Amino acid sequence: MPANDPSDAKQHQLDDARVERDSGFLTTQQGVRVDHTDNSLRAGPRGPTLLEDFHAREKLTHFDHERIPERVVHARGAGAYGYFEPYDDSLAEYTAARFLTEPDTRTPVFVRFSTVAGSRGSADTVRDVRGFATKFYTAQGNYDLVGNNFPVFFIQDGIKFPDFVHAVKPEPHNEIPQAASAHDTLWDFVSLQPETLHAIMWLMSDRALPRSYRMMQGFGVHTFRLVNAEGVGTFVKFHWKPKLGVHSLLWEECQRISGADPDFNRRDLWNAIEAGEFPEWELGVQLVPEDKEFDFEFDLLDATKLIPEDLVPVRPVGKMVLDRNPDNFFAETEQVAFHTANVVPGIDFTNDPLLQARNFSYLDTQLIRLGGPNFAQIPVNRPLADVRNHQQDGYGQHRIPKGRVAYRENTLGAGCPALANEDVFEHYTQSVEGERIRRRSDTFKDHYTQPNLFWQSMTEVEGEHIVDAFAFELDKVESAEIKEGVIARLNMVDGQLAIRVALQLGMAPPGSSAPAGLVDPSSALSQLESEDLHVTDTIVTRTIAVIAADGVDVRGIENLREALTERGATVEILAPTAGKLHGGQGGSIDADRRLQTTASVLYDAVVVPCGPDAMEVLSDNGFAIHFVAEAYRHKKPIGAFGAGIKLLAKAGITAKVADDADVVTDAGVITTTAAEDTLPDDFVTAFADAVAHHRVWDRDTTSISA
Ligand code: HDE
Repeated sequence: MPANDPSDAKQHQLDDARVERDSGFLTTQQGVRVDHTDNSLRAGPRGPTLLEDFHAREKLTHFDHERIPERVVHARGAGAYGYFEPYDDSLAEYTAARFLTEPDTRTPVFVRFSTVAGSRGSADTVRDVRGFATKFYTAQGNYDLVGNNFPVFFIQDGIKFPDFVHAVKPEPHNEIPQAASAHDTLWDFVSLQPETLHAIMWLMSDRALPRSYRMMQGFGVHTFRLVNAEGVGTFVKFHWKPKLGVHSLLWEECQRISGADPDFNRRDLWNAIEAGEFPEWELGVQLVPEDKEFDFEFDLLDATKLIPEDLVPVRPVGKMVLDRNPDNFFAETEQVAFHTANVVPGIDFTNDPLLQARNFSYLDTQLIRLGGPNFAQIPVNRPLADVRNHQQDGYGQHRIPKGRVAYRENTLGAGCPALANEDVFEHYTQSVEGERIRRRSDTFKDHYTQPNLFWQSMTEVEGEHIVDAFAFELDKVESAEIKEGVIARLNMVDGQLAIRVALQLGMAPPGSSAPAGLVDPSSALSQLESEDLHVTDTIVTRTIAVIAADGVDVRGIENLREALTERGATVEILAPTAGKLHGGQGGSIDADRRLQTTASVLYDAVVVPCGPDAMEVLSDNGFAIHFVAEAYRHKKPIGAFGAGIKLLAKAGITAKVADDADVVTDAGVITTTAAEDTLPDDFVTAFADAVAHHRVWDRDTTSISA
């Protein structure tokens, strides 16, 4: 750890606010100890409750006021603390922001990931954009990078945000559907607003179904500006790349997980951090010199456009690690208040009309959500940098400003606090001129080229998923006119895309279509093609289910578990009953969970171990058969050894399997007849390799119903 570690300082701030609830005595809010909190004070055991029971009244009153308004968007989220460290000082040429340029400084961070449309209690695995908001507690003040896991947004001008959000949120007359874009109002909006199309392509893609928050890219979306010590500006786009790569769930899995574990992504983040497997991202920047502003075929100020990495490569800047879960969800994750206008010297805005609106909206929303102007004093929001000014009073003032002077200029306070003359935030100097008009720039008008770029850049599998997603969503739309409108828009993006979606919906394919291949594809956009994103050399934190029953091969499971956990995976033994399982050849092993309590969709891969007696039980167990069939259908790696191979046929798996101790791999099914201590290393290696690749995309599963 570097000598200069502000993480400790942030930790002290948070410690000061902590209350230990697992020691000490129960008291009222006034610190008066109480010896009972289960019976209210009453006139006789069957009489009325007395008003003078201040403890009961206080307890109920506080309870009645527990709720604050949830965020109007991004209501559901999960957060964690960590730190950011730049790799070197090479950005000093471009920015005066020291947290980006001083390699020996660890800047503490708090990150909140979120879905957008759903309420606070909605499921994690919905089709949605994910928020990726980072608060850097820098020595120069708080900097918030309030981004998403898509690089583009649905609209170009912030004045349209309420319209867009009203369209995607549950419909106002019956508040249906929760956290889902598959309904008429959203698609009505999309069919009429082609500026949405690029972000809609991302929304229909696998990016909207992250396997884990730890496996998502993050983007600042807007073009921001870096400003160096001389006041020279450079346009910048921010990128977060996850060390574990970008990986997604299947849509069918998402729907099932919403029931089996609505907290899937939240739990995954929490568990990984508790297990010491700290998620890590690389911060990268795309830099564009000011004099190159107009060198692109799109406008840098248009948030529905990305800068293709083939035009401007992403330059790595530093890394962020999340290494601590919050102590209290409400106090920290719920009360954290991000704001795009929280900038520090060296980072500034551009005239992106979406960003300009955000700079108004975030402060405004915190005032209602957190009940007044002092929310920056809440521990999770407090800067590490000194805060000293003449602002005063308001709800929730927790500080005690001293002295009689709360204004400038003053002599009574010796003119203090003094105006700073170094390390100050100076707004970037830009000449601005123009007529007062309500009009969007003509340079914002092309709504089709970049959706086409995205579509062209997908692999076949990714493209199929996009077509299926459009078909799913539009199938839920009741109005034929809206569906036709969307197909007509898709036709402007790519003719084949429109035809494929229309055919699935039984609609007439559109006639003449947009020319295919408007632009060259960009492999950086495909999570299966980009080398940076398609990380396939690790199984760290993957969850692997082992299906067992009494009579199972205990030694075989132990050997396998040891080998897989050594590689960083989590192995769980599932059985028809909880508790101890007796081995067929002696020994015993504990089942972690009942098969009935969990579901195949919650795991990345499955192994069926040897044990003839166990197989007798499992072959008649619908949960076990369904579990394996579903994993197969979802293209997950499946391993089976010894008698365990028998269960595969029961599950309808037609892959070639081993008939001797040699390891056979077919369509991601890895088998060997060996067991116990003879389980070959090759089996574990082949299985781990398949898990590292996540899915077996070329496996044909059309006939498997699970
Ligand atoms: Fe937000 N957005 N937003 N947004 N946004 C909010 O702020 C808003 C936009 C984003 O974990 C709200 O504190 C407007 C783009 C994230 O707490 C609100 C516009 C991007 C989060 C708000 C946008 C985002 C928010 C709701 C269009 C990606 C969650 C509660 C001009 C770059 C932060 C709150 C967290 C939250 C307004 C567009 C990301 C209402 C007006 C583009 C990650 O202020």
